[in-house]
Amino acid sequence: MSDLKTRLIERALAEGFAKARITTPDAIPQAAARLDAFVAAGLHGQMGWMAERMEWRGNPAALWPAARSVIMLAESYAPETDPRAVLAARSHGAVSVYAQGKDYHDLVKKRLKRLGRWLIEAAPGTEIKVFVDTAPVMEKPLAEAAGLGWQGKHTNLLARDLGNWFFLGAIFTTAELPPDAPEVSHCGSCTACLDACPTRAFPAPYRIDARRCISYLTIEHKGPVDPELRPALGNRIYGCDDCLAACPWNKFAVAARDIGYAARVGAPPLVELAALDDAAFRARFAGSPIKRIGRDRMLRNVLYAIGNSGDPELTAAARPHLTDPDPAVAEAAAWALARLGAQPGPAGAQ
Ligand code: B12
Ligand code: SF4
Ligand code: SF4
Repeated sequence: MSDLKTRLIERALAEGFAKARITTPDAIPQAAARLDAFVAAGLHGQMGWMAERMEWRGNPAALWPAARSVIMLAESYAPETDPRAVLAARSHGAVSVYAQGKDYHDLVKKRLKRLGRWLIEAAPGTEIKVFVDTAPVMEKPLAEAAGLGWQGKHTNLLARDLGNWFFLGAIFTTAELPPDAPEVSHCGSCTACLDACPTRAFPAPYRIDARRCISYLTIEHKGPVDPELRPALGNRIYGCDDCLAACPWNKFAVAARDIGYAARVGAPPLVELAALDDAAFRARFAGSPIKRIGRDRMLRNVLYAIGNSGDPELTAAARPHLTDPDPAVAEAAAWALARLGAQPGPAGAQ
């Protein structure tokens, strides 16, 4: 291993990353065709940005032709307890583990930038670009090519020494660093993640139909959710962890090192969330990735959860929203009341 690479990996771990591996920008020749097939089949739903800049997304070498190496990094956000426990508390909202603390884009990016600055100092003349989620970069296939882990049947990256609970970050650099060997799948005959999915979002192993995924439906999807899928949302109001949590490799998960990921959102009572106006929503979720979806989409999700709660006391929290200016919110309120067996009478009625 080159001296620079050894020191870089050591530095990455010292910064707080759980694992670091190297690949090259041309290491994922299969990705473009798979991305094309995904988009051509419409599996990305309303995420129109996935169909843009596909020549870069499918081919990291084209994104920045001067790049010679890609440093792939894993950052643990492992929960301390099983996140599925909250699914039984049906009058509370279930928020997925990754959104419990501060926005990971900010935390990972800061660390990537620090590591990048170190690299520039260690190898003067080196240029870098850092990516976490927001750029047209396919982070999972790159991370697999770097040997960080493999894409499981649920399509996320997992590793034998990390389990499933980690984010990915990438540093593209002009520095020539010796690449690591790719990882291979260790899923074997296991199907636990596929069987765990409440909405059957996997048409086949290693393939996801985002349009059915609760993470997509609660975070990315605008407007009303297909009524057939709503009961399966349960009390999930932001993201979903079921396929990750089902994976047996989680016994090797390592603790999150950044206290920014510590659970601070918890499982808020639905009645409380239903009462938030725009300003209160923003104040409550400042610094959290949840803020991104805005009050209206959160309220839509909360109303579906109220409908699924089986708790007639929550009708009073849903009723005022029958006249909400956002049509998806108003319709969600009517759906919730109907599901709870209440009459959709005027606000204030019981
Ligand atoms: C779009 C997106 C979503 C979409 C679509 C999910 C998806 N799987 O594509 C939605 C909104 C549903 C989503 C949900 C989640 N996401 Co997301 N998402 C992304 C994003 C921005 C792009 C992913 C992408 O390119 N998808 C396009 C498809 C075509 O690519 P793919 O999933 O890699 O699909 C591959 C397989 O289909 C494979 N394939 C096809 N056939 C075959 C056959 C075989 C045999 C094999 C081996 C492979 C294979 O080839 C494709 C290309 O490699 C990435 C960030 C990034 N820039 O990469 C984060 C990212 C994937 N998300 C992340 C997270 C944490 C989540 C959630 C866990 C959040 C949550 N708790 O709610 C869920 C998990 C849901 C799931 N099971 O995937 C993390 C995952 C970290 C990790 N360890 O893998 C990422 C990497 C963000 C980050 N920087 O950390 N996400
Ligand atoms: S995140 Fe939830 S809904 Fe999405 S694929 Fe995984 S288990 Fe299914
Ligand atoms: S649950 Fe099983 S099939 Fe799914 S990713 Fe984990 S090992 Fe692979």
